[in-house]
Amino acid sequence: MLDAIVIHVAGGTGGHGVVSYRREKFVPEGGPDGGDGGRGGRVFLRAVDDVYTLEQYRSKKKFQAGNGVNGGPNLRKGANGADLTLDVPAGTIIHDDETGELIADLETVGETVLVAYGGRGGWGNKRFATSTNQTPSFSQKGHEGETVAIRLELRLLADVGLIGLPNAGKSTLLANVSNARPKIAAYPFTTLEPMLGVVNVDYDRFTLADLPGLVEGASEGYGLGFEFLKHIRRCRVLLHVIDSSSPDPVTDYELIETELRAYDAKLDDVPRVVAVTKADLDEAAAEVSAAALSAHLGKAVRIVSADAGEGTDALVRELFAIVQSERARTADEEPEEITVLRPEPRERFSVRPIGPGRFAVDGRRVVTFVEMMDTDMEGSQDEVHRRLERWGVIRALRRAGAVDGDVVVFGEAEWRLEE
Ligand SMILES: Nc1nc2c(ncn2[C@@H]2O[C@H](COP(=O)(O)OP(=O)(O)OP(=O)(O)O)[C@@H](O)[C@H]2O)c(=O)[nH]1
Ligand SMILES: [Mg+2]
Repeated sequence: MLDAIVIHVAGGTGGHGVVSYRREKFVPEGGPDGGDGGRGGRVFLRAVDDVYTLEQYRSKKKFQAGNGVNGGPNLRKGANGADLTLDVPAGTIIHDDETGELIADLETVGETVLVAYGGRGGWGNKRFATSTNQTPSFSQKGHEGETVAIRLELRLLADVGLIGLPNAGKSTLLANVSNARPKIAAYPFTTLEPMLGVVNVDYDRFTLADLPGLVEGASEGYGLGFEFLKHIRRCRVLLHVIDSSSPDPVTDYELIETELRAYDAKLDDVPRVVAVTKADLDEAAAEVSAAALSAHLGKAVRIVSADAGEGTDALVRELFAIVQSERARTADEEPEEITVLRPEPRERFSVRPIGPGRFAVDGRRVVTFVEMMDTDMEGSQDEVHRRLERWGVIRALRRAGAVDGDVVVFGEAEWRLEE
């Protein structure tokens, strides 16, 4: 039921820029007209409502967007690579698997997040033309797209979620009203993982999720509950189950509600149904419990016995009525279409010594630029030098102690510092 999967996504590689010269009749030496390569495609994740599990990512785990097309003569720009959009169920949480950083929490259908950038397209030689070098004979290679390992984690989505203290009788209730067969036992913490059941009502149905019991401090990580609190946020309605044989049902109730509020104040807005159960043990005691709670809450509290199947039909009908009105309400809400873009990668760079006569430069823009330069092409070294000078990289290298002849590493590329 709980789902977590790591997949690898990669943006497409950028297309190469090309070297080309204008050919016109009677003009022997035309100017440069090599076009730029197209950008590599990007990878997006989108929340949809017709996929319920991460099953499709169990077999296939690597995804790459389309590559950019190379530029052409006559300043023709290569087409950008095709973007790739992967569908995930609403309720999917996405983390960077390496850093653990939260990338997005796709709660609403339509929400889309960019998870991997495509590589930049290389520049054609036309871009490098200047007054002093009017016919540059070099161009840039396309850059590789970003590769990211992301962890997808799915929150359970249910119409109704069962909440309550351990041993309150939640699983027994689930077993009585749904097709699910949860483990039931006379001790706390029997339920270790959420379990989903389907409840039939006439010709309709709704889902009921059994969740591990909550204890005091659950919102801070005590007991089993914390990991599962996030699932509670995905339920339309909450059924708060209270053991009628408890000496103080009002305190039991408040303990759970306090934890929920501490975890997420928005949970207060989720409709609740309150039921005292195990009424078969002592009917009079159950009446007293329900009356105390009812007075405390200012609303009706149901009395049921999951074991005897008493009061459960009426409870199921009440739940279903609320589920239906919640479904109608959320269907009316405009489907939100939010694109959460990841922050643009850093533009700054830094320089560090990595050994005798060796330095490394970090910083995406600078590193990418140098990596993309095809150093075999005539004049491209000068261009790298010119740009590094302009961006202040050479000054930073010298300040860090680099001297002529030292090797400078830019990602995959090596370059020699020379006057
Ligand atoms: N007599 C009686 N006993 C019940 C009833 N409901 C549950 N119980 C008993 O209460 C104990 C706990 O029931 P569970 O359904 O496992 O409780 P739970 O809330 O799921 O507990 P955790 O999973 O540990 O949080 C078991 O021994 C059940 O048989 C009921 O309606 N009547
Ligand atoms: Mg249980």
